[in-house]
Amino acid sequence: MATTKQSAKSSEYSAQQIQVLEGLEPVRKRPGMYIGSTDLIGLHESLREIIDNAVDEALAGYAKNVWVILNRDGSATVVDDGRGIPVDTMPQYKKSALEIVMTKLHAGGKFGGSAYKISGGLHGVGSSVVNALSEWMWVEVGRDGKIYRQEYAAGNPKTTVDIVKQSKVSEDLQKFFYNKGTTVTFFPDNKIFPDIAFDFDTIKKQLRERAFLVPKLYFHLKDFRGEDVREVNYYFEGGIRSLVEKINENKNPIHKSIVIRKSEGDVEVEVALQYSDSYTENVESYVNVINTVNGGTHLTGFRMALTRAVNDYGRKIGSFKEEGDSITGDDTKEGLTAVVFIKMPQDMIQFEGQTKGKLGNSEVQPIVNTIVREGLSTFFEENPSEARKILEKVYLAAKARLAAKAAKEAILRKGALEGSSLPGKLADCQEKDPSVSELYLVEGDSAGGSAKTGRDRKFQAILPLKGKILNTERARLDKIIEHEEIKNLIIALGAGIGETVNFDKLRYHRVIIMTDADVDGQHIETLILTFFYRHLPEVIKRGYLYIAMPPLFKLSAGKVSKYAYSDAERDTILKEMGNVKINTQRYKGLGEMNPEQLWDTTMNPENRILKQITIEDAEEVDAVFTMLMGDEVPPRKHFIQTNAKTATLDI
Ligand code: 28F
Repeated sequence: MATTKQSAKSSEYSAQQIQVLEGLEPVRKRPGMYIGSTDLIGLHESLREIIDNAVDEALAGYAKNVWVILNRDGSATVVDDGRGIPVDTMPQYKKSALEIVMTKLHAGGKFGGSAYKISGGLHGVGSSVVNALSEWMWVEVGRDGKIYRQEYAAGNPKTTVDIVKQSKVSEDLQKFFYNKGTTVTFFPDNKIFPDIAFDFDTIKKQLRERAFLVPKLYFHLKDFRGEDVREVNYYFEGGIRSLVEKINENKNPIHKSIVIRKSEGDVEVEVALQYSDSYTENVESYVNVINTVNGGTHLTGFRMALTRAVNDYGRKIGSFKEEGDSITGDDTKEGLTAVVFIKMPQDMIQFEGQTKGKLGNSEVQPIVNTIVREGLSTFFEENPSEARKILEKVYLAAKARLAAKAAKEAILRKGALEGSSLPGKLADCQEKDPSVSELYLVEGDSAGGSAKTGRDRKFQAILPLKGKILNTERARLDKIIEHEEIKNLIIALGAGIGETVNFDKLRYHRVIIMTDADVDGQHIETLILTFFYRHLPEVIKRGYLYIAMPPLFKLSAGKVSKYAYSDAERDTILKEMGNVKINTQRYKGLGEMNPEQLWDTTMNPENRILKQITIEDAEEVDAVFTMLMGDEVPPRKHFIQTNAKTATLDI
């Protein structure tokens, strides 16, 4: 079967790389050792391992696309258009390389959080582990215009490596794939994994993360399990520079983005950064393709270098007035967007912390520090006007830090809004027990009016909010409590804010955001979520924050009318109602409903649908990252404005 050319190629990878081989029995005996856990995290780790093999083939320069398909039968298919796993016979094992890759455990080839293999390294290592943990698996390899297939059950071959006429993937998928590359389809073993349902959003997140670390690779995720096919596609042109610029897309960058890239020994350092006029920091760090959510030595090295370089430059151009004047690490954080991305050999990496989200290699810190410090100094020298803008921003932060400290103390003294009387706009409920009291935050005065009429005043309070509330992401506590709408909200909630916050005093254990199902409504919803996430996260953590879901349609036939809360529900109801003439009304806003309707559909606990907000939801809303790849209309795009006051400092 092997051509001469293939054998020559196979000698490159076969001889040293696959050294000690074991069977897969230990994997089924102790799956946790190999994939960390057998819960949903482990389930998705196993899928990710297959995906990463495809990504490796892209990093090696051969694959341009990776498809991930969630099939109707519960299996998952991963496809790449790379070279295909070699199928020729390996003389030392007298078996096809494909079979070896899929059925033998590479000694020490544990995988999990540290699964990444740098381009050119050994890949395919984790496939056998996933195979062992699958009720069944089949792999197809497209090479030299032929399709090879082998099937397995619980990691054991069920067929030889056969040349087949046609791919086994469903016909509507075949048109997407080229006849080269690797296709892996597997059905996780329910005896190993108690829950074998893949989660679209988890996988989506995994792919998004991969997408920008591997520029110019197309990712396609398709989910055929539901009624409608769900689909997202990710593609990222320019590596981490574009990532930083994307994150700042809706902010106001104050200078052109800076990229520093240099290697030192085995460590390749890539850093992109750009300041915007916002106050928040958005710094992400990666090692190979692992997102180090808890940072680590690479991030520390970066921060040290940034603070140092800014201080050095400030001193150099003589902008420090007094001896000992300097900025702190915190001052360099405001408005900073940065990605710190290092690559190093997989077997050198030490992860730390409970979730292994932190890089521990101490040698990395000075490497990153030196490279970034030199890179920044050079950039500042060569771009004095850009450097000046960064200095201004950082000085502004330093000044604000001192001002904020003073303001905070003042708030603390005053006892932040405590004892203020309830806002006039609040229609409070009669109930005094917070655990059964609800506060509706309603968009606009007119819907507010309907809600006040329609509510059950015993336990439901209404607070109408006017138009756009302040975007609290950009604002400091002292500014926030000057803002009328927010102030009303804080007083109505009764728990205070900032250092003096006291959740025992919270007056409602259900806070329900009720806005129109349109763009404006989404803005307001987002702004309110941002406020809670940034300033009263405890309300979310305790499960007190909800979003009301008004119906989208009213379907009436004669005297009977029904409400539908989604397109799908509308279709079901239309079917149920059969042949009678049905009038479909689409609700555009809360204002279209009279008070009774509003009560019936959206406020009556018997009928209403409330979506409880989790901290993850809020994070998602908060993270600019969510709109990075443009699979959804970015909710914040329309309303992020520049409230930031710019100050010119005399430097
Ligand atoms: C859907 C998942 O697993 N893709 C892969 C390749 C390509 C090669 C390879 C993989 C065999 C013995 C190591 C091809 N030609 N997608 C994937 N694509 N593995 S896994 O080789 C693995 C070697 O030792 C490949 C030439 N060299 C490597």
